Amino acid sequence: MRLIFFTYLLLSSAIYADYFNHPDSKKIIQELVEIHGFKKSYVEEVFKNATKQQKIIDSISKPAEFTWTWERYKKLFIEDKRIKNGKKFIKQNIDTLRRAEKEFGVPKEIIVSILGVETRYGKIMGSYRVIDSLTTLGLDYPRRSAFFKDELIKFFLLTRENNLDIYSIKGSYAGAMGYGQFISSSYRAYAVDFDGDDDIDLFNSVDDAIGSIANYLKVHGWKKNGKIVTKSSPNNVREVYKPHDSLSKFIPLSFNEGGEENYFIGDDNFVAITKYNRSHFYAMAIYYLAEEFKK
Ligand SMILES: [Ca+2]
Repeated sequence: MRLIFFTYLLLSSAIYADYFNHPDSKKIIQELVEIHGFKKSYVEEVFKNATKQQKIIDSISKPAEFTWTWERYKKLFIEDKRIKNGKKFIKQNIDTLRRAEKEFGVPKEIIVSILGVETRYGKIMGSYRVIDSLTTLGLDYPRRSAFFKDELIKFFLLTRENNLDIYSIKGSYAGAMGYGQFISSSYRAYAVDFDGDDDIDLFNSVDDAIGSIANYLKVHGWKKNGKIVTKSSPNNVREVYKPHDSLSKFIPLSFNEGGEENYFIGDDNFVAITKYNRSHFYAMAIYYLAEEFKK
């Protein structure tokens, strides 16, 4: 009796040590093999190697954008070191940034602000293996499993297309990669080669990262010389707020600072930034940091 129980424990831990034997894996493996033409032995090997990480589930369950106050969030991103390093980054990459401004219509300060908020200009690109993130969230995070299963498939495609080693690519807990933290579907759809070496490399090429962020914003509605936010008042903000008017492009915003509500109206380019990260805090932080670079 004791022996049987012990054996059972050993077996069950062996079963869930990797993603090959997860009940939902079979269908994804089948799709990768039959629809996308991957070798079965390769895909199975990758799933055997993929590891569930509870920390990933914990992190996605409480993102800073939705649990922090605006003041705490702002303080994290609008600070001296990030401002100083951003100004330095602009100087070092001025030619590429000017080229991106010209081609995509996105100001250099906005591109660099996104790089600063996402990865401190490429310094922190994430420490989770993307294969672990996407299997963990695709197979063990039911609330968003459809989304992450799709990203997992796109990650396989991305690594094949760009000749990347699927085991060694690292990123955020949500599988965002490189300088600008692109998820697999965005990498495949919006990343561009901007240094002309015929390779789209968001891990090592600063130029590709700059061009890709600018292209992403342009595709998602960035208007050259358009507005991001305008200062407003409580009455104006209420007027703009028409919950049933889906055609209204303006977003009413209020941010509490020092116990005081500050009102803004988000314009086209605010909306474009929220396509990068849907949080209003995020888009506002990008705007503020970009303004700091101009000082
Ligand atoms: Ca390139």
